[in-house]
Amino acid sequence: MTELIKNYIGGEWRPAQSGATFTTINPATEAVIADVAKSGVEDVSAAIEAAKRAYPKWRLLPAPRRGEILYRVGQLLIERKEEIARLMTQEMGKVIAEARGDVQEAIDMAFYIGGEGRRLLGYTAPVEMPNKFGMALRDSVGVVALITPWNFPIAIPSWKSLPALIAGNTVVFKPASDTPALGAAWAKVFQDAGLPEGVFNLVLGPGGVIGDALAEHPDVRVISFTGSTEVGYGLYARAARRGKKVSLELGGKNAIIVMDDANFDLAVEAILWSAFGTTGQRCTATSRLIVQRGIRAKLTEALVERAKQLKLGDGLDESVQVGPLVNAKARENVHRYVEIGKSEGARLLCGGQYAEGRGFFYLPTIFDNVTPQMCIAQEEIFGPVLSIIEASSLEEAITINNSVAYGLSSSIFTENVNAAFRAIRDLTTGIVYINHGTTGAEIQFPFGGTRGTGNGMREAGLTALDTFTEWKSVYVDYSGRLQRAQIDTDAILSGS
Ligand code: UN1
Repeated sequence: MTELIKNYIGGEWRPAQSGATFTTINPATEAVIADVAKSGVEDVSAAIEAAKRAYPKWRLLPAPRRGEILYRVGQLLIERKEEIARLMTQEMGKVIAEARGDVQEAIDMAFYIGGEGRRLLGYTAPVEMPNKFGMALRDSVGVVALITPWNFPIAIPSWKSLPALIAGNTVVFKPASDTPALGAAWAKVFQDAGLPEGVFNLVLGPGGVIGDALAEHPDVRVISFTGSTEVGYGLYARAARRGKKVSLELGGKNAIIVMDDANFDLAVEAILWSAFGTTGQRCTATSRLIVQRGIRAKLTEALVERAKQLKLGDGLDESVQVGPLVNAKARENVHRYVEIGKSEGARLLCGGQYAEGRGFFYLPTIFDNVTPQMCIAQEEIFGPVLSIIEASSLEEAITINNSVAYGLSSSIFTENVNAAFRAIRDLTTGIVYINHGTTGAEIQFPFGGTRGTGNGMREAGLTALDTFTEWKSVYVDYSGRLQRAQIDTDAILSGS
């Protein structure tokens, strides 16, 4: 019998109340990793109840003390980095070096945001009356719900959980159905770091049922969601009816622009890494290459040659460069887009098919002769498919970059400082890279995008606190008399 991965509610590991289970499998071997609690609405309610009970005490624990627990989380992640990374490669397929990077991102977040325990800065400003003081403070909001994807199964939960906790909130966490074992490993770190019972709760199971229950429940004040646009917008609408704050991180259709004067070898390396790293399954992955006419043929040839040499396989093998797609459905979806690309008249240069053998592998795929309005140049594919689009000028390249429904990440390769600064000014994405691919954001800066990528919120950086706090403005009048703001100002001037 395989192990059962359970929910973590109120400091206890519990099966689903219904007793239902599902399985989590390794996408490289298709072997079952474990059985998992398949939760229902009643489990969600229990988790929210536990979080609600734990909130008053956690909220009043001085933030520097909360920060110390986050530092312990960081320390435990350092100790467990290899173990969690190996589990990650097995549960969702990314190659081991990238899995280590995923855990590292959470370590970085723990130490960065743990430090906020001694800041959480508000501000004071002068007030218009004598003997009166004003200040603005960040306050916690209560119970927050976090719904995360499988592609960064430790890093993204860290972007949400750690800022939520440092600010004094309690958490109900629902990880993706493809990565429940990692969700449990994440909860275990909090347990072992000594986080009080009920402050962090884990509910495993189907996204629709659990997500809807979280959006409907009156005791959940904030929902932070990363995933598909379709699900995100549905959740947003549902939560809006109850007046909840929602932070969304949705799709991307990111591009690298390569100008004729670019450092050629650097551009080749960066494109391969951003397009085919994580098997193209990053929100930040490069799926469009917008290349200036003069360098197009040479760059295309180099990319195709190199893409064909990429080593596919089980990511536990350190020499493997590209792992499988996360599941059978994801691979079917990628192939559907490849068929669409062919029918739209794009020219398939390499890949375009399943790799042989077990596991959900797909060959790194490059299309040429893609025009900006084709479906494969507009929609998020979330797989190892790169579309090459030609542009004649910087202006045209920027226009093509900006004319998609998403706005997460963009990049330009040029040695011309004027072109670089024009691009910084005119690229309308939330993240812009110069002479670097579209992936690899660091946690101390805001992460998120414009247009269909989100709803104006940002994760990471100090902006993460905006999702998980409310502002409280405080006025202290120590004059001992009624001083009417906006009205008694003349009296003050005349000294009466
Ligand atoms: C994602 O793909 O959802 O910037 C997150 C990056 C990583 C995070 C990606 N640090 O590529």
